[in-house]
Amino acid sequence: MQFSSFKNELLSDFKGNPEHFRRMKQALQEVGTELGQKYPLVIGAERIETEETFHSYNPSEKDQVVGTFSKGDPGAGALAIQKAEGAFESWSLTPAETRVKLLVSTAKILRDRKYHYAAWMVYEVGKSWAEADADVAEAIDFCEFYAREMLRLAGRQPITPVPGERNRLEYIPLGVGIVIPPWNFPLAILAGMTAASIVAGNTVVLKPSSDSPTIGYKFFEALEEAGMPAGVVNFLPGSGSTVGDALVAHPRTRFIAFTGSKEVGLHINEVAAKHQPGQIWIKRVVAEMGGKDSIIVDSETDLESAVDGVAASAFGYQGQKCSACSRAIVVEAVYEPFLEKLKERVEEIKVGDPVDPKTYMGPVVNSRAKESIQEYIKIGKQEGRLVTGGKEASGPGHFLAPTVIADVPPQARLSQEEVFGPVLAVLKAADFDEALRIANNTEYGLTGAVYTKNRAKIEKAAQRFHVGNLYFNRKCTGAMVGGHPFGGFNMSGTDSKAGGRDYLLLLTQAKLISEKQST
Ligand code: TAP
Repeated sequence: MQFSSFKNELLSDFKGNPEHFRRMKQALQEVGTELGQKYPLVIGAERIETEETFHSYNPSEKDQVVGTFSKGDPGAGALAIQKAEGAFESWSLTPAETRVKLLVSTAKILRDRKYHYAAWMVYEVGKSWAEADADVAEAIDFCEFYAREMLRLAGRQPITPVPGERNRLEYIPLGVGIVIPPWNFPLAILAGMTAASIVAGNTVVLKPSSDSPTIGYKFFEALEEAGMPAGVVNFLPGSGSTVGDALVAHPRTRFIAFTGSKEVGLHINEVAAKHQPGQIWIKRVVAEMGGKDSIIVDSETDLESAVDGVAASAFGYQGQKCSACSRAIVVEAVYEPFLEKLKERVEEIKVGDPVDPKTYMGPVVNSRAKESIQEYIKIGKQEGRLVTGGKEASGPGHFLAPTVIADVPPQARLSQEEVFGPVLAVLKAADFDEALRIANNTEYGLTGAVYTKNRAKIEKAAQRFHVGNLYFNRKCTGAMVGGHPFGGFNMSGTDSKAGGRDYLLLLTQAKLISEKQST
């Protein structure tokens, strides 16, 4: 099987290409007529409707139901694991080429209907057109990238020849995995963790986030349409703390691929570590968690581009990215001019319903998130000086104005805790060295960026700024599959670089097969 080398999916150009604009507008209209439908659990070949259901809502129109979902419980979880185990028997022995074809066909389905998937994200999680389009592109990239990676792993592996023996090393799947994604990249991360698991020969139970189950279901349908056998992925929405916990604890669960908050990630790690009666392996946990990401702005830099990079990283998708800049650490010599330009730039941001193509910032995901962010704004106002924002924005959804709080001390709560919303803390550093020390002073280590023209400072930061994804003279969000393998250090997770060449190794185990040659 031969493939062209991997290339990232091109992003749409809604401003410059009228056809892209027209197709997105039409998709929004069409998807708008499909809101409020009912969705079942899918366990093995069966679609199951439960008595108990829950709704997913449009955060821009908080009473509008996007989808009504059957609700998985621990019993359904056990059945899903049993079906996944059944499917593993044949799927694990299916040639890698067949599994690879499934991903490539799924990528084609996503590509052909990219505006529809994007439109679902506008309605279900409040992404702007550009953010939703990028999310679909990343999902396509994950399918295409992991497909090629699996071919590489399925090929001959380099081992040292031993005289008199015929030896080979094979990467075989682990077993049944539990895939637990967040809502903030509801297609890309869900698709990435699922696609990587199954292309490696595993079968999974997919528990989507309760805030974005519709997009999860749409991806599941794409896999089915691409020819996935029943039971390879089992779709099981439900509450994380009940069904999620039961799935993680189950003795037949072999691995967990999780992306979400530090609190839930640590909890999953703990539950997974506990040996259950009948369990014959140590569960593997791949966990990508939160961040408190900083951008350092040095005195020797172009302030305009630093302001643009900080604003885009802090307020793109309402700051609800694990990679979002939540601290700008600015060297004293340029602190005031930076703040002045930043204030001007942030006050130009348009907040509203992202169905409108002019909207840059949509709503935050739900009322709980909004309250928690507002609480942090209150804390921030006590810890620092409000520069702009700090209030709700008008509309029928969970809208907040982009907020900048300056003069925040390095150990303040707003400097240390993940807010996960459109709130940026600005910290003053005496010089570049102090800025670097502050940048490393949290428990996280996900992304970071530095704006400087000084080569020696670039080299110093490259060595000392301890994050999984470090960028110079550009924003700290927007990692590209293949080009920027993504994952963080410390409390940001297990540094399992998604979209990188090591990722499938986390979902496989290596088997050495040695045969003595007859003389
Ligand atoms: P969480 O609240 O942690 O939820 C993530 C997932 O875990 C959801 O599907 C959730 O289900 C499930 N869950 C909750 N409790 C569980 C339990 N006890 N057992 C098993 N599963 C459980 O995070 P979120 O709000 O969706 O996402 C935001 C967080 O994700 C932020 O901290 C962000 O930094 C992080 N994130 C990290 C990355 C990377 S790559 N490091 C990327 C994106 C996001 P329910 O929805 O049903 O509660």
